[in-house]
Amino acid sequence: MTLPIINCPVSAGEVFRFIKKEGYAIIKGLAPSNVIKAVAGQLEPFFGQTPNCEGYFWGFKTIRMGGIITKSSASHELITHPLILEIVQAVLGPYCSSFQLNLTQAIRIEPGEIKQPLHRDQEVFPYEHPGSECQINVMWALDDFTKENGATRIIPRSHLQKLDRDPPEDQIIPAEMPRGTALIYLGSLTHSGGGNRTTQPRTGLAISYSLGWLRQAENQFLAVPPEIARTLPEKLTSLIGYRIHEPNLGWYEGQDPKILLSGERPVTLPARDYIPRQITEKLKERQEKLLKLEKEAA
Ligand SMILES: O=C(O)CCC(=O)C(=O)O
Ligand SMILES: [Fe+2]
Repeated sequence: MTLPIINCPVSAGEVFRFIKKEGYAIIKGLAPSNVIKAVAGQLEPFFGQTPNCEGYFWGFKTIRMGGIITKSSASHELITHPLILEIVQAVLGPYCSSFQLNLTQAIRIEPGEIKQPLHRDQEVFPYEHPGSECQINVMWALDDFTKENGATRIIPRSHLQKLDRDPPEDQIIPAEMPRGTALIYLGSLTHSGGGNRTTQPRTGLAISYSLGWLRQAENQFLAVPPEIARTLPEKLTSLIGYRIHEPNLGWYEGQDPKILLSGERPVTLPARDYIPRQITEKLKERQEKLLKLEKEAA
């Protein structure tokens, strides 16, 4: 069986409806081929220098590299792709005041690598399943993905089922897709990297997004410290986490951390509330009442 591929143009709403039902969507034609080529070209020298992974989950004949924002300027266009962000907002928006970048990871499955164990990406969070979605991933194919070279294997609709790490083989479908295509899948979808039985590597770029109040898998502030973030557009820096998440999460000295991108590092600042307006109004009313009572009692 092969999975259906959605062609552009397509609306975020259509993709969202498909993802809700199936747990994934494959979209072709989202990124211009020169962008994909530029990303692959910028990452190549790093692949040449990065040793293989060392782990039964991450593999032994696989190379993974993080910090993609600093390694590839061309990747910024993929990370902040408007249609992708609209889809992410539809999935995660109802559960957070803003979503964030969870990780950036280039994954090269080399010849001879075996299938990765089946998993859900959001297993890293001690979360009840089924629960609200907390993560959504995009795998950008930087090579053609085929069954033979290690295309990501997914179990359609498994986001609605109990996790089964040894399901019948016929339930697991390789997401075969041409270079430049994006496989989008929920953090609750059971999947894994495939084995590579060819003589050529399979390279993909995984970009994932999560609820703005969760810990990020890749420590974004170490991957992109303020002195680098300062040079990047706000659309990207707020995804990285240089933004407050209401109410009062992720602050620096009680302020929106984006102040660190101004070039200075102030250390004496007034702490401010970052809470939704309706709550501010309620708190104000309550505190004013209290103040009045205290004055009357004095
Ligand atoms: O490389 C792939 O196709 C998927 C990898 C994956 O699912 C993971 O590392 O979590
Ligand atoms: Fe995964």
